[in-house]
Amino acid sequence: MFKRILIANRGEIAVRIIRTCKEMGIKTIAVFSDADKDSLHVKYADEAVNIGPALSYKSYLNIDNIIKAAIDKKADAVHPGYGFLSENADFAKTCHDNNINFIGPSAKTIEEAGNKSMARQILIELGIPVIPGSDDIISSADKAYEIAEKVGFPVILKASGGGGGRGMRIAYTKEELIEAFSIASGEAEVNFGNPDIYLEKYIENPRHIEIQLLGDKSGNYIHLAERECSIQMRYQKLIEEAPSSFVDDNLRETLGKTAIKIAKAFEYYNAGTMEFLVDKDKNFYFMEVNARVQVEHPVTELITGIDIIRQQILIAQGKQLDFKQDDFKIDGWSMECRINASDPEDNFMPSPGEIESIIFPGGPGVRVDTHIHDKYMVGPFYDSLIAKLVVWAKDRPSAIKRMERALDEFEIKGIQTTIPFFKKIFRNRDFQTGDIDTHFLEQKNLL
Ligand code: MV4
Repeated sequence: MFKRILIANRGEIAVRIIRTCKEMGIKTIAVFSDADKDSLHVKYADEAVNIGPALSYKSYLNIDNIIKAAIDKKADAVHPGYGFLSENADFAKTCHDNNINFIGPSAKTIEEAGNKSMARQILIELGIPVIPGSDDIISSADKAYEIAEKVGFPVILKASGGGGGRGMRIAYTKEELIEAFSIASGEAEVNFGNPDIYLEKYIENPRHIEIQLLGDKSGNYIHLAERECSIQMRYQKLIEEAPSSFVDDNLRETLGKTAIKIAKAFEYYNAGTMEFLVDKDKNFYFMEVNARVQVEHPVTELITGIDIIRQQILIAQGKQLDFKQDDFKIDGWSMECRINASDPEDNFMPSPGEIESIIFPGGPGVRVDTHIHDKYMVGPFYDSLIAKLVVWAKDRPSAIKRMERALDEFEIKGIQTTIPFFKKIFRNRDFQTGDIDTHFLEQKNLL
């Protein structure tokens, strides 16, 4: 059993991980950059090690410094959280080479699942639905048109070197495609130093729905249903909920079984997420594996009663899952708002500064995962996520009411936050009826 875990992260997720470690009787070692020496994760951990300057690549991305801290402090295991080194196969391997358990999947799984074109090939062979398209990079506009005819318009060109929505172009006709092809390859060369592009059928107004699963090192799997993550801006999720009002029992079972099939293909162990695009007719397509705990994991925790961080730790220790798919039941509804230090009145510009005062929401069914407090300095160095406001209620309408009540109670002075923006979204009729997709905010003029 692990006695000492080093948390290779900062902010709310470091605090979140420490909380579970404490409940499990595991000693915690925080790491921090010069910018975070007064941070809550440092205060809460049993011990803390400075791992370098504020710039991420000199501290939270500095494998050598983190491994050295883990060795010095005799950590049995490292929890990477999300972001930073959480899906870095080199880091996972370096941990193991130093006899430190990496709380995540194997380095081999991280590498294989992270390679999009290889993963696509493996999953096609298994009969997993992926978005129809070119299985390889396309060499000419003629070739692009040939494939577009096969999969049907509209189509989308994506830069191989892109990702996160960068370098994408949509075409509805042959003419648009010919033009888009030359623009896209030129842009890909300039922006990513790699002119390669591939083509997919463009799924119009899809939903982003993902399945949370757990897999142990003995090959047992269970899925914990879906999260609806369609409310996003610039490819960043803003609101997540579980379950999804769009997913019926049938689709849930199909997505769950598909997710487990994908996990098995990569010999995946740890908590993990399989992301899907789902169209209006409920056709679904695999997008990618998230080989880590995710920002939005609390909504699944609240409808299942399962502590996902605890499960990650137990799995890393080699323990088998102690529940079965048949035992699993969804209880109620949960929603999360990712509150950022950015100004919705000024194009969501980052709004660093000192928090003068803060009043947290509370009461029945309200959970706030955060590292901020009064007099906390929100710096310019890291992601602007400052708090996750998560609610649980018996059904979706009650969860919406509860979120609105909690947003009203939440008061942060000294910096601009996205709280007013969330209030606006929650007042929207279509949001309230669950009529949402990945283009919701721009299409409803909420930006
Ligand atoms: C798509 C798509 C529709 N059809 N691919 C955006 C980010 C990148 N990871 C993939 N993205 C998309 N790819 C096809 N063939 C629509 C999106 C998309 C999207 C996907 C997930 C979550 C939010 C999104 C917002 C806009 C577009």
